[in-house]
Amino acid sequence: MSPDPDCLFCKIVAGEIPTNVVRESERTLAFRDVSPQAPTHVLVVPRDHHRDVAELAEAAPETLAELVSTAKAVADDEGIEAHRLVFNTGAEAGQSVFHVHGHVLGGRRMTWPPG
Ligand code: IU
Repeated sequence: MSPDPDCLFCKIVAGEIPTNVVRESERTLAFRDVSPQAPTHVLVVPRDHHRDVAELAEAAPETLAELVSTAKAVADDEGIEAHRLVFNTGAEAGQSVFHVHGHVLGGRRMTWPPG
């Protein structure tokens, strides 16, 4: 899918906005969240633009699999065996950037249920 000129994460993937990249794979990019909610808070995104995880699963399941593998690799790099991988889907669920991203959160005890 071609980049969306109005999408922040497409601009990050294109290198147009500087960011703190921690890992890259053929189809994904992982970078630190600007507003970390845990000692480790990394976002993992596909290079291609997809609105949310459901759309990605439908359009490119192999990229979703690579996204999950990259998230695991980030957790390993950070030394956090226990971590949370979150895909907010839809504004009501807290999604504010409509280019699918997995939040890799860890380094502190997580609570349940989430807010
Ligand atoms: P959300 O699930 O769509 O709400 O997550 C978007 C995340 O993108 C959120 O945690 C922001 O802090 C983060 N973010 C960022 O890392 N860099 C930015 O320039 C902007 C948002 I805007």
